[in-house]
Parts: sequence; structure tokens; C-alpha cells
Amino acid sequence: IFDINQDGRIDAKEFELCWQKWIRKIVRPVSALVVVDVQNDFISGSLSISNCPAQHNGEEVVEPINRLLDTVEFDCVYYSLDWHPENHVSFIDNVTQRKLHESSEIRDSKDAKTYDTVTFEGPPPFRQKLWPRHCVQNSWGAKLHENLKIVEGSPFIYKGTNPEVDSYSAFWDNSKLSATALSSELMGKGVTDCYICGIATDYCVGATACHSVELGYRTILISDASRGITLEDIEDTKQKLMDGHGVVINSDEVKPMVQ
Ligand code: VGL
Ligand code: ZN
Repeated sequence: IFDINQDGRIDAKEFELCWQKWIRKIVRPVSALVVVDVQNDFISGSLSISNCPAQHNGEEVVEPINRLLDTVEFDCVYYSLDWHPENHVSFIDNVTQRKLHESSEIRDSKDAKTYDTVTFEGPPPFRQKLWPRHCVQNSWGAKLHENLKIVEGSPFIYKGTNPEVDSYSAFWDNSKLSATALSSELMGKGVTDCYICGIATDYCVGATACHSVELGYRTILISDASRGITLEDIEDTKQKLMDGHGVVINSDEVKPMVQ
């Protein structure tokens, strides 16, 4: 890996540089907090999770997240936003504008109802859950909750912007066609530990956490700073994350190492 000098020795300067990088990784974890989709529509708007089976109150994530931001020194903070165009594939209102694939359980798009899953024509064909219109770009519903603390200078990660593909994870869309800026941001900061919270545990928070594990980050889902849609799916999401060696903790257990 190293340049060998003419006298057969490792280039000292290069060694020094590598060593500085390594030692940062070894003794000094670099932490990121990713706040997922704490947006009006999921809290009190068109896709309010209080109307979903788990009947969670999305507003309850705001206080623990703000407390974390006030008390824990994360090296960096990111806010993801579900950010859909009007003609987005996930909206029930738009289902008749696209072709269903012959493998779709629901064959006539006029029969499709909110929260149904259909298979759209590809290529390749893909399954899509149909949601009420939500988080339309620049609308009130797409705004972060007004009481959520925004750490100055923290990047916003916009997802679900392509009308033809949904994006639960803040890293990749559901078909993994394209990545957001998040992974290059984390890589640029040398992040080792990814703390994830927000809405919804069983959808966007879970998908983000799974991709974080896949990318090799030590991944921590902050349970009490997250709320979800279906109790069973929330439990399955946490179990799947733990099976992948992620961890699930409460916010009072979050103690990123400080230098
Ligand atoms: C989400 C459903 C549709 C989420 C986004 O943020 O969990 N859920 N779009
Ligand atoms: Zn969405």
C-alpha cells in the first residue's frame, strides 16, 4: 500500500497521513444523527400516523430528538425529507395514470384503495404501497415540524423526488436506482456510527437503518425518538436490524464518545 523509497523504506509522510486516518477510526468514533421525515404530513397531515394501526402520535418524537440535539455532541446531523412531486407513483390519486403489471394482485387500478399494494408495469415490474398524497414538494405537509430543533448548517436530504420510484430510505430509493447525497456526506465526514430516529419506524426509519448497516456503519436506532405505522411491523423492523447487528436503544442510552 505504501510507496517504498529507493532505500527500501516506507515513505514517512504517507505513513503519517495513513496513521492519522486510522487512529481517528480506532480511538475516535465519528457520529451522525439522521433525523428521518419529521414532517407535518406524517404527524398531523394527510398521512398522519395517528390514523394508522399503531395509532402513534408522531409529535412525540420531537421532544426526545430536541433533547438529544441539546445534550449529545453528534459530529454531524442530517434531516431527511420525503419530497414528492405531484405525480408521484406512491399516491393513490395517481394509480390510474400508470399500468398495473399482470402479476398485480389488484388487476384493475380503479379497485385499488389507499394502503393497498399493487404491482406496476416495469421495467422491471415493482411492488408499490399506495399512500394518501403526502409531502408534496414545498407544501406545508412537507415541512419539518415547527418545534423540531434544526442544527444550523445541517444538510437536508431530499428523497422520493423521482415521480416513478418511491424512496423509504434516506440512502437509496426502493429500487436502488439512485442514491441521495447521504452516503457521500457520511463518507466525507469519516462517520463510523449512524444514529437514526424519526418517522416511520417500520418504513423510512427502518429502511434507512437497514441501508446504514449494509454500508458498514455501526447503526443505532433510537426507539423512543421514533414512531411507526403498524406495531407488528415496528417489532419486525427492530428484530431485522438487530439480526444484522444493528442496535436498538432509547435516547437516554445515547452516549457517543466525545474527544
Ligand atoms: C413514509 C410512507 C410513505 C415514511 C414516506 O416517512 O415513513 N411512509 N412515504
Ligand atoms: Zn412518501
